[in-house]
Amino acid sequence: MDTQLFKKAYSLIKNANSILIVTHENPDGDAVASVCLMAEIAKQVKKTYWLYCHNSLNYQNEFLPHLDEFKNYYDNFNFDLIVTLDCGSVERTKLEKEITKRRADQLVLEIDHHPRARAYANLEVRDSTAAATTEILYHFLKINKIKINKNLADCVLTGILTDTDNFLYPSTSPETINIASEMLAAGARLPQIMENTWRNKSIGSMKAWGKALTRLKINPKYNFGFTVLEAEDVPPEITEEELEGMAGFLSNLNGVNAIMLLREMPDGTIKGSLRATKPNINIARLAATLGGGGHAKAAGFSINGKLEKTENGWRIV
Ligand SMILES: [Mn+2]
Repeated sequence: MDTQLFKKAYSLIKNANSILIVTHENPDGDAVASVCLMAEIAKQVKKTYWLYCHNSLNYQNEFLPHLDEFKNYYDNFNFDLIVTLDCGSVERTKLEKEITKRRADQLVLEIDHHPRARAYANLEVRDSTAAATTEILYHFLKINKIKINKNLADCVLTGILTDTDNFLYPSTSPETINIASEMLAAGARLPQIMENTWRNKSIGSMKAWGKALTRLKINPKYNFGFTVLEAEDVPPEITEEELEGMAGFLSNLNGVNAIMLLREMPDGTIKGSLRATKPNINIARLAATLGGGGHAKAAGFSINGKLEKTENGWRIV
């Protein structure tokens, strides 16, 4: 990637007074770790910053730096720099109006590894071949000669592990593994990361996983695996963090082209998670026809509706 772009990005940060650091709604490990990493940089260069995510986080431990600083609101939108991380589209920040209707002196820096939906940033650092946004941020650190301390190493490794499902996805490149190795050598705490991202399941959430597994079916026409979770299958004490990785796990189903998990959310929407398991299948196109997006092998969408059981399956009403 263009080293000038990374240098420009760093000067935007160094020239800012107050920075809003944002990621997407229903954040995954890469989203959260990217924000934590950017907060660490902002702190190092002594900037005022605000960490924003539409949802509140439920991590049990402070296994990444700045996790306790996340807010799901802002006081006033007077930031002179907005950094969006891992968002895919401006809509997924849930600050679409604020960002697209910002004042001319409010700049947006976008760092992302999703294909671009529509341009909205003043400076875009995008690499859709990167396995994780934190993989791009690793290059940001290297090119700008920022020393990778334990905190930064934890962030980079967390994003890589969660977005590749522990190196399961084909987005894992030789470079991805080299970076992960370098992060371990730099002091990243692998056991703590695993305890908090993967081995974080309560018995209640394991049972919710069990419900999705029990209902798994294959559509023979398209050789497509699918399952559903109704709202009542997920008791309120189960956190989103405990359900992360479910679609990835379902994609271990042997022989199908792709899988889909439909989840009825308490807010009256249905969240669809899609995973392609064959090299020639691009699941992002199906997600896009349903108003969503993502990568060729992992994509998602959200629609309004409820799930209703029918004689031979499920339908959305
Ligand atoms: Mn990501």
